[in-house]
Amino acid sequence: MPRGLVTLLLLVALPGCGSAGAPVRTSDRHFTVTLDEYTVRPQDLRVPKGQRLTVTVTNRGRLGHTFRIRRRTRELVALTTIRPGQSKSASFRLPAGAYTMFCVLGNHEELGVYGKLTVG
Ligand SMILES: [Cu+2]
Repeated sequence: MPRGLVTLLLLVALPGCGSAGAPVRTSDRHFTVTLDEYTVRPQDLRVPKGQRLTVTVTNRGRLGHTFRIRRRTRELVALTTIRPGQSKSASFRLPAGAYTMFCVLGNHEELGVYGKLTVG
């Protein structure tokens, strides 16, 4: 089989692999996250370490949502309630590591408003 065809088949197959999907990587210091009922997109995001980062969070849902970043039980980044259709931004610097993005309101996190953030 020609090599180009193999690559094409892999690209087509990847989005279907697993429900969580492949991590989304960005080399940009400014990245965006979308909140909805009840999810965070992207679900698995990798951002560069050693930089001051800016996240812009847009609420595409019909309920208000907050945006927080924590490592284990410690909250490190916090945005207050974002109304439906609105966006808010936060700038921060975090050491390399694994973090959780989530909404702190009600049981939204339990319902699915959380995602993985990897700095590194
Ligand atoms: Cu919420």
